[in-house]
Amino acid sequence: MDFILYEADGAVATITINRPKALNALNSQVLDELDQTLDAIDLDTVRCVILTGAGDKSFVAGADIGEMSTLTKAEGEAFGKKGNDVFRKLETLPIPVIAAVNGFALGGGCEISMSCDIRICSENAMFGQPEVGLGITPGFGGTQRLARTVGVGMAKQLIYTARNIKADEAYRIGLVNAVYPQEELMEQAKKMASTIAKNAPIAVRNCKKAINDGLQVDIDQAIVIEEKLFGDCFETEDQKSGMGNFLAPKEQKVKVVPFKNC
Ligand code: DAK
Repeated sequence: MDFILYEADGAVATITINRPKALNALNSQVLDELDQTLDAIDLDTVRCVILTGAGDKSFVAGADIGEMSTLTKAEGEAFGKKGNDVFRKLETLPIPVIAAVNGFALGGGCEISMSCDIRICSENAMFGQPEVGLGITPGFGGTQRLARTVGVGMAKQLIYTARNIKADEAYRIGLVNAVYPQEELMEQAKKMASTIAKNAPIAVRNCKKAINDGLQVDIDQAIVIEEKLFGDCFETEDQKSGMGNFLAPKEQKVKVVPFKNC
């Protein structure tokens, strides 16, 4: 692959969008390679993914403006669909994805970070949806996911004004969960990913599905989704070893339960 680096270290995998000369902007090839990378993740061993950008300046500076500038209406729609399909694949990946935002996250960059479960960023990170200044609307889910993440009023303000915000403001409005010095970002992302990966994998997957699916329906249906996914955890080895360890005599308890799945 030319533009995606993939590294699996035990249960934690890191995907790096690697097109630093264009500040990791998303062209069709990057989107295709990302799509293939997501398909190839070994979900039997990997329990958490980190998504980041190459270099120390940019996470993703948006969709590739050069490529988009000459698109016809039909091609623009096809490009939007390609991006949306990949972003949705990321969002619905059965395991959690942490966006480690290491610089610019503009347009499609902000949008791809919002397709991840959790966002943390470096102090030099900058977020924004500058599309209306380019004569387009956010096209990779920005109008939908930003409103769901930071609330309707703040999302409308950011999208209508096309104003970029720095890391501290992104933290204040709840767009990111934490801000770290650049040199600590990946270490902190890996620490969080390892903590997630140590927990019961079926339960973690079911939590992701319950939260994501539950947010799309009314509360009565959402509770039913939760009940089903809660029930699914029973009779699994994870549930037996997790509860077994809690109930075991003190001298037999282990600090970290070696969860195995199934
Ligand atoms: N696309 C292509 N190239 C980009 C790029 C981008 N988004 N962002 C940066 N680059 C390239 C620059 O052209 C430059 O290339 P060379 O000239 O060196 O060849 C190189 O990266 C370094 O950039 P700068 O020289 O500009 O670096 P600076 O530090 O001066 O400025 C910047 C950094 C991030 C502030 C600036 O590059 C910038 O404003 N970039 C554009 C940011 C932006 O507006 N992003 C949003 C793009 S719109 C849709 C689906 C999706 C979308 C829309 C529709 N449909 C449904 C069809 C998504 C839209 C977007 O994401």
